[in-house]
Amino acid sequence: RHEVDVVVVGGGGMGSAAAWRLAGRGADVVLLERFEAGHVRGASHGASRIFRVSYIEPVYIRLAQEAEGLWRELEAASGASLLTRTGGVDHGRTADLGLLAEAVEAEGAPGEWLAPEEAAERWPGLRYDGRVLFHPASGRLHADDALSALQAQAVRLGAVVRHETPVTSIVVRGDDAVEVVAGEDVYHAKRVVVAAGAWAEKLLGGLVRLPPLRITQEQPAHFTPLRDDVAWPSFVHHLDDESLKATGYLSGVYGLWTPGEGVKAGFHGTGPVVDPDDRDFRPEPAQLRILREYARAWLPGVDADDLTPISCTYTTTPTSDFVLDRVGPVVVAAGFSGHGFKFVPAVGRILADLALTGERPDARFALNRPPVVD
Ligand code: PYC
Repeated sequence: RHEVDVVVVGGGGMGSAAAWRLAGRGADVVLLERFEAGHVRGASHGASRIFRVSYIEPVYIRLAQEAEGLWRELEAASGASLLTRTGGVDHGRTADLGLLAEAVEAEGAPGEWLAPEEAAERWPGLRYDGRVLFHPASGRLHADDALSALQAQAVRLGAVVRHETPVTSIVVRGDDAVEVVAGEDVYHAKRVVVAAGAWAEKLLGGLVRLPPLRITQEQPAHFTPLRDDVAWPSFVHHLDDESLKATGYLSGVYGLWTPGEGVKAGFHGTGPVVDPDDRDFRPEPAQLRILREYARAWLPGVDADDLTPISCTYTTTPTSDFVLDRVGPVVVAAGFSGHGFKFVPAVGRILADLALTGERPDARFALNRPPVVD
């Protein structure tokens, strides 16, 4: 029998950030992760994620701005370099670009319009067929190192982190009482924060009413760059092809260069639906062929035939909005819809608020989400 203030279930980015913020606020925290440290079965592994504030919805722009400050705080505390500014571009023939430019400007993070020739001169690895919106604050996050830093800092502040500890059940005993069962161990806590990624429905299904969560196996790839002396921005290519528009937030292709790994590029949220406990981790040949064709057409700076596939999961809500809410002692973090990692430390702050004070974030993240008007 263990008595703690908060049990966090899930040691990916969101759960680890929650443990960090909770421990920093004096809570007695245990983080339980079902797999080993450094595993690749979820959505927080690998060396690279895009950091960007380029969103149309103000709530996400503000969350990214908060996250940037918290990433720097984590870097200062841990000594690790986690967020590298590379600059980022949004390009493509779509009305979204104008909306993006207006939205980021309104939030005090204006982008800069570049002509396609100017962009090609700065970043010759990409091809552009229209004007380009450049954001200097965008960059690359090191996901693996971020996870290590979050967990190490949580431990430094008093949290206990246990890997290879699958949670088998969560039993609500009252508004301030919950039992979390992990094998022989039963944790008695005031709150449980469940940040279980693709396993959210399996763990929370009987406790809260989640929106439908679509779990897909995504398959970006690392392409070998042709030259190692050119700059690469992180990029989002908004494709006008309706069939490629998976969600409203990021439709098309994204990518970034990671030293030592290559140029990552992938379609957003187009992979096959999978059971996270029964995945083959193998890319679908048809999708891989389309990605190679994309690289041949739009990434002149890579060898389109020299690629290493990557496998990860998305857990996507019908609107691509996150679920960040609390029901009794159960704090829910779910449905990051393939665009969550940049926000990790800010989500950790929201989860700590929900657990410790009950303060709710924007209504957009509510379990029973009211209609949202932007
Ligand atoms: O949100 O920038 C993003 C992103 C890139 C790949 C998947 N999501």
